[in-house]
Amino acid sequence: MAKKILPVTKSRAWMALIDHKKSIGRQHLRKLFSDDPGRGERMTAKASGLFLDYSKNRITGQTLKLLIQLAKESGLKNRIDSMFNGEKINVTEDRAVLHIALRAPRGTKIMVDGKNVIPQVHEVLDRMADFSIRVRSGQWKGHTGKRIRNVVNIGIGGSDLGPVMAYEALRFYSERSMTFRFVSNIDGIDFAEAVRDLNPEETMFIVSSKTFTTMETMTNAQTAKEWLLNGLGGDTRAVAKHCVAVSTNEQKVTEFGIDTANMFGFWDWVGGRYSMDSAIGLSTMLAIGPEHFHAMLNGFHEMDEHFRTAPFESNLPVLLGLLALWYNNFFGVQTIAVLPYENYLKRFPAYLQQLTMESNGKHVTLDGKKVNYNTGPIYWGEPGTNGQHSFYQLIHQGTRMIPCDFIAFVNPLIKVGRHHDILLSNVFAQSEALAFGKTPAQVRAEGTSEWLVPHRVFEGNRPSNVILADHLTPDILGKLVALYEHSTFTQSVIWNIDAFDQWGVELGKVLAQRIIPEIEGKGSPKLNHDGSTNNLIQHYRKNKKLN
Ligand code: G6Q
Repeated sequence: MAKKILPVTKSRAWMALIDHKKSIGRQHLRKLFSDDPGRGERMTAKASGLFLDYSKNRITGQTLKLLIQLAKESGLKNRIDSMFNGEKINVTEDRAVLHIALRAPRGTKIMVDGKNVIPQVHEVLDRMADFSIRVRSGQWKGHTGKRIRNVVNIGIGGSDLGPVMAYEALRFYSERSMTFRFVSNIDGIDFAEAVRDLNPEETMFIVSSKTFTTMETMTNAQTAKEWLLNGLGGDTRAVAKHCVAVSTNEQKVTEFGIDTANMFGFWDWVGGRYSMDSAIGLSTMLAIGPEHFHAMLNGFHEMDEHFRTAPFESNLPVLLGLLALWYNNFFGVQTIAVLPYENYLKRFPAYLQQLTMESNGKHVTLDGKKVNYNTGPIYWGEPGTNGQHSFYQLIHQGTRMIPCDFIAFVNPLIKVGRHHDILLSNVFAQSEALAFGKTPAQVRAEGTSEWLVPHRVFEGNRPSNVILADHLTPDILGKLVALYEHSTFTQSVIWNIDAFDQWGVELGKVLAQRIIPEIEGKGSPKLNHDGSTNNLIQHYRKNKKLN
């Protein structure tokens, strides 16, 4: 049972923040900057290669002091220690939460149920490395003796979003003679399009599923097996050369027909959305090689250590988490945009959506009480500058406040003419325009007709963070992901919710199961849903073509 604690809204810091918001809430960033020009340099923090400028937030030194006080009163330090010590902080599933162990160096000791988990982590990493080297070098041969050139990861949710995001993010470092694809959706189109130009003789499937029971993944895996057997003459021995599994469920892997020699394991203390640096990252390692994969793990670890040890005042994940919470709970903000100005990070917002929204989309506290405050905000985003030509309009001139995280790199991985300077100019210009806007006087001074002035005014006072790093490396990617993981955890601690369960996702996994036989069954099955669902099922049955 979770320990009972006072509702956060009754804490001294929370109440002080409500008062404080009344005094600072209306102050414009223009004034905050003109009163204190030094904040642009002062309200920044650096940690292991990441530079955070949070000066364009609607805060003062006092806001920060109170937010940090709130973190302290919420017991954040103890909760961080509990996580790092392997305590079962995922209370509803009675599990430890140890993604940090996946990137802890050899020789570290982290105990779960009396057992040090680090040796098994490194044993799996070593097997992954050995396997990756054999596949990448062509030493591993397919059933007909050809080398593997195509790798298809089959998985969904946490067993997909991390691998896709990391592959896209680190494509620059990937083995270009190989093709990587990702199949997640139960929609057969996903599979069909992924394999349409692939030769089964040169194709390997990684079936990634923690439970090895997820309907989408198991259906896609079965289809993959059939596709392979069709293409390879029907010899079932081909499966061993073309299918490997990543799972915690040895029994189900064996039942599916994959030899456990070709299985890479992980553990129940790794949540799906926190698993990209476990064996779920096998496709990443195949793409970028073990050395780069280890560099990514080191990046994660460095950010873990920063989170664990740095004072809250200069702790990047804590600051980011507190700022998100400030808007979420004291300004009624509903969404936060994450806007990477780096095309390789195009799947980063989608990845963060799962990380943040599955973790903090909760309505009860650890001890089961309904919360009377908002928990996880909606995270969304697109890479810049594309977003500027669509939804930024609403961020600049709409009626809602949408705090933005801009992520950018000082140096490009590939220098193409002047592109990078122009790209970065856009980052700085956007965050400047959001904060300072354009006053009616400025619009008039441009010679604008009076009736048009209101349309061309930008109120400004719209907050943003800018996160900069030198250039996108595996190490920096690890740091960025860990930054958001720990920022998400920071928020969950203050809201006193379980960031590591996902009962809503579990519900989705069983709901469709009931309808499948009603859709596929012969005759006219008796339907016991509501009127609308019954009607939709009937409509589908009546109109679907038999073949
Ligand atoms: C992640 C969630 C969920 C999960 C998928 C796939 O935290 O639990 O997104 O990753 O449902 O589950 P399996 O890996 O078990 O197939």
